[in-house]
Amino acid sequence: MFKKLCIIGVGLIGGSIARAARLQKLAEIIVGFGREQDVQNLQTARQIGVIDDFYLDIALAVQDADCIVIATPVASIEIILTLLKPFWSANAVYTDVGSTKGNVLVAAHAVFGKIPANFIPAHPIAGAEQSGVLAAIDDLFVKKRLIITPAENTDTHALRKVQQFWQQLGSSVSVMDAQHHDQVLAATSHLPHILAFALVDMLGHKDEQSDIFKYAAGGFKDFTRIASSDPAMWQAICAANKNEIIPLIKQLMGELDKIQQMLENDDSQQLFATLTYANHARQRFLNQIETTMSKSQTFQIQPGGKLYGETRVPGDKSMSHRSIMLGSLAEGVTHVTGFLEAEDALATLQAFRDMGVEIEGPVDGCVTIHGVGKHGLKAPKNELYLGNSGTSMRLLSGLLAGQSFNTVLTGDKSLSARPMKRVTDPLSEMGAEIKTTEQGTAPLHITGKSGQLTAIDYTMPIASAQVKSCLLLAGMYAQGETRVTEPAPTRDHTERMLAGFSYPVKREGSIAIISADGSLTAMDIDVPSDISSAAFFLVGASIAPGSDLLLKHVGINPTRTGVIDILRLMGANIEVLNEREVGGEPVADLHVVYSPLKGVDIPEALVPLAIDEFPVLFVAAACAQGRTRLSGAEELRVKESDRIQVMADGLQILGVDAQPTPDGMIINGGKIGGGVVTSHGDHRIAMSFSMAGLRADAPITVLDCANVNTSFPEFKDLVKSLGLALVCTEE
Ligand code: SPQ
Repeated sequence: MFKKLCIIGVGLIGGSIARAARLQKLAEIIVGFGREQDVQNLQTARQIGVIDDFYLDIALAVQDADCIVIATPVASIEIILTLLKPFWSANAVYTDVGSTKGNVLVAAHAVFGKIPANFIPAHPIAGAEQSGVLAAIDDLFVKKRLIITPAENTDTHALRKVQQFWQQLGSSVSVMDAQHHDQVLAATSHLPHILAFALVDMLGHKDEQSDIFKYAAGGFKDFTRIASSDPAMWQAICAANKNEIIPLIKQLMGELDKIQQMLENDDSQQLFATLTYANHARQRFLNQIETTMSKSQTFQIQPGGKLYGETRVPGDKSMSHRSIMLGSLAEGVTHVTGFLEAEDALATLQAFRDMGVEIEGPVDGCVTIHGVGKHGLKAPKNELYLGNSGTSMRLLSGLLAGQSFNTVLTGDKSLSARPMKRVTDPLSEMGAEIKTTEQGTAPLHITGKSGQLTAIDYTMPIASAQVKSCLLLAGMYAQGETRVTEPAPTRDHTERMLAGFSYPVKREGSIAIISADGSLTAMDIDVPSDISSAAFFLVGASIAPGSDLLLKHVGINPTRTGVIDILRLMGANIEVLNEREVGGEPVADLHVVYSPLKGVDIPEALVPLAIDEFPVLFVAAACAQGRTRLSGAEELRVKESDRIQVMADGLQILGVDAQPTPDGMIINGGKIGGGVVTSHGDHRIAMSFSMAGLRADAPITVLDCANVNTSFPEFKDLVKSLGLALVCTEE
């Protein structure tokens, strides 16, 4: 990337930048600059190969350098910029690593009268308690966040270059303005450091008299780890960001006062509520780190094998979402069993906790929801983060449109690219106020219109259970009778579950009808296995000779069984056994035995009934003799990925004749080869290509599979136990 990289300040951070840049071959020469008193550290840096050379003269250090990184303490930024000014080059890019950014911009203004367009302030959120070049490591920035805070006049080319540089060092780069950066960091980094230092300061003085540290254990060590950081550095950070830190200290003192009062008044209920909220908020934060920073997963599948045995796949995702939503709005306590403990359903669960609902579990699929009634939700303190889950976002938008408080719904990269106008347009006809991005995507800013929604009679342009459910939930808060007509039958779990909770929902042919006259009474829900998860095994066993598999307790709601109908049309041998009804939903055991498949024209009427199963049905088609043709399925293009394009690309890599069309695919099946395909972070694509391994004639590698955790965390272990040679690697 660069001819000469100059690091100003070769300590822990500067040294780690140099090491990582060398490892990634980002610069031909790496040099350091420091002051007289840094000579020994610089000599060590050169000796251990962190830098090629060093200079005490800034002119020599930056001569011909095309990337200059300022890695000195925050308080020195103005001095360093002053030193650099006479040698500032328009052909180089400049960046820094300061933990506060407002002061960097002020310093740049003071020195240059403006912020140079090729200076890109940055803050890697990474560090260690030790300092000096000997503490520098190769992977300090790997999978760590880095924030870039450009100014209005920043040169976009320089911005891209610096962004790429940090990405190559392994960071996940975000861009935000300096003030926002300083506010966020004051709360999440500066305040915790001050707290840790303050606690140790207070207890340290006590300890001198009473010997209390002797009995301090792991909790104290964890909490105070950051008080081992460099005091000089933290003194400078606190001074640089005091305007953001002081109000937070005041807020924290208020919180401590509240807790003090709870204790004085023996208010154990309030104390429990405060501790429980904090406990859940921390879990949400950990989940967020895990999903944003999660290691990427690769599935490697050896060709061949068969699926044999008996199993129960995890609970239905659609029903798990709805059990939390309706259980929360019910009067009384709802017990759920078979709940899907996967990221999507857990995102819904967390959202309701954030709105004040007490929810116990999940433990082994059991969840207890202490319903707050139809009007009992409370304003969440923060945005509701819904991860990868389209169902959570679309259903919640309807439910929240009629509340007495405002909300903001956010999601991950994939969810933030999915269309939301399909719900916000009809909701605004009902009087809802919801702002999307210009592209009609999340974040959704919802202004609660309690008592102001009016019913509509809406004919959906697409067959979507999410749109229908969203409008029915909004209809529970609207004046009049909300009527939703579906162009083709879609999953009806919302209607069935509402009826189970004793909430009146009518059906007239293809129209679902609801009004605000009703309340929900708590009930027990047994969530059956998800037919969408069972589908991978139905296809796997159908294509792998010698397979014989029993899938127990699978939901066979007629609005979901398209996959069985399509596979049977193709010649699959699937028996539906032991049919019964559980909590208003039909359930059965599915017995599937290998059978040669043939290509078919898939009837369009079956499309909405098998909408999530097409990725794996494409694999079945690739193994079938002859041509399979799917049409009328354009919806597949706006799921977690463009499931038509991504599957066609992958199948072609595996040597299959798969031609995408605007609304489906034409596949001439027969033979599957090996190769490296990517799931584009879509759980259903990752699991579908894994199943292809059963019939492939060479190994298949599937990249980007971590999102399998959104719907089926047990998948890897389960397929292995049933006979697929799958190995998952993480990096
Ligand atoms: O929740 P999400 O991300 O939209 O999940 C998917 C899936 O593959 O798991 C779709 F990508 O399932 C949807 C499904 O496609 C779940 C759903 C529901 O629970 O109501 C309905 C379907 O979506 P739609 O858009 O057809 O209504």
